[in-house]
Amino acid sequence: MRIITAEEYIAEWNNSTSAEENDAALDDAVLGIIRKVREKQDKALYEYTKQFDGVTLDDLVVSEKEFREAKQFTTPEFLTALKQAAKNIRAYHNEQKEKSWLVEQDNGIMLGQKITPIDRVGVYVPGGKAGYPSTVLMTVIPAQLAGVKEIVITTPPGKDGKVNPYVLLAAELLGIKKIYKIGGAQAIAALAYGTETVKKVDKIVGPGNAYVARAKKWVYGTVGIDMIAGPSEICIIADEKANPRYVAADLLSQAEHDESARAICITTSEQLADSIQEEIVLQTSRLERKEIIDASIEANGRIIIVDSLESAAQVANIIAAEHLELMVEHPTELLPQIKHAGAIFLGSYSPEPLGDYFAGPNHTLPTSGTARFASGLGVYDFLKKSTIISYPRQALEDVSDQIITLANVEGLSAHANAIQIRKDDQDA
Ligand code: HSO
Ligand code: ZN
Repeated sequence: MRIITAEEYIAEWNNSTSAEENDAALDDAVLGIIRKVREKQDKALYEYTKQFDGVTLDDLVVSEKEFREAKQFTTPEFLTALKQAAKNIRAYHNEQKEKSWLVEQDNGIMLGQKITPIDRVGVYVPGGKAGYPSTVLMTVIPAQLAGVKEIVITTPPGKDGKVNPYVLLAAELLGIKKIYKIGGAQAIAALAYGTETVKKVDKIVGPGNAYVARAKKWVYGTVGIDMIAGPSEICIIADEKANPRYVAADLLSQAEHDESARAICITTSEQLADSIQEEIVLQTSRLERKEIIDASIEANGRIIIVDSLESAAQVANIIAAEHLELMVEHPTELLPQIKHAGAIFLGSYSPEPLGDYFAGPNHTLPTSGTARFASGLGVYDFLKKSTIISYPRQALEDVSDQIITLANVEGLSAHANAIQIRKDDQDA
């Protein structure tokens, strides 16, 4: 893991335009898939599943039998942990609920906001090794708390035509019955436009690979999306008191997600930097996903040396990481200086996997610096607001002239007329 200065890192950061951002080949492929799904519907879905997932399916929907078969993978430990995680996630997200409101003024004017859940939501759950039951909990629970009535999941099948049994178990725990065996851009197109089998949804959420992310970008506008997820990231601010074994372990926990994951430590201590470097090598050698970790650490792993915690916070704000750990002696004192991060973890005993699985906050978080303007998935992503306006006759009369003035300035005489016609009635 390379040790560099803040200046070097910022220069590197400024030069790094995302390759995917300008990937015309990816766009062509994704747009081609979307077009074909719109034209040939289910037929296209079967064809793409054969081409990309290597399996010929009889049905695009997970059957009752498959739900039953998934049960053989249950252990009491898994079920207990899954239920407790679900409970914590529900309790946390319950605090995010928003209320409708209506305020009445003395003159009888009423203004308000009515909150309504989205009708239909489609959740994309990645497949294969990245088929995580935790992602089912993190996406479905906030949607349910928002009051979404119809939630469906789509996830790619394996070569045996089956989907990840743990994903099924998590879905079943939450009462989700409709699971499509469709992955990639074709799944996103099907959810956005509908096919014979797939009923179209209003919003698509959930993580996915580059094809899924790009397809979500293209269908945005036809449907809502949560965010465009990039590779996972962790940034750790560590002072000289931090435990290098913990820092290294947490960096690696995120590096194992993906070859293009980004694991960065910002520290005030050169000595700690050296120890972290040693620990990274030592711990990686014992980990199962060693190859992925080596690739991601080589490409994007950095230890940045800074002269103060204040500078550390500044660099962290530029990175605006998906996850930020403050492994410093007084994390709550540093917290006010942090402006941009998807999730913030305080102290040595709040490691990122605690948040990934269990504590309660969401693990679907803004990546690639988008924490500058975006937040993690929450109940609010499944709610929309209708504004409410109610004026009694006299209240409108009192402000008629002002509205007419504004309408005339815009040259919109029909607007002015809608006010004037009422005013005339009043004057008569
Ligand atoms: N850290 C991932 C979420 C996850 N981790 C799921 C384990 N399972 C989000 O960046
Ligand atoms: Zn993770």
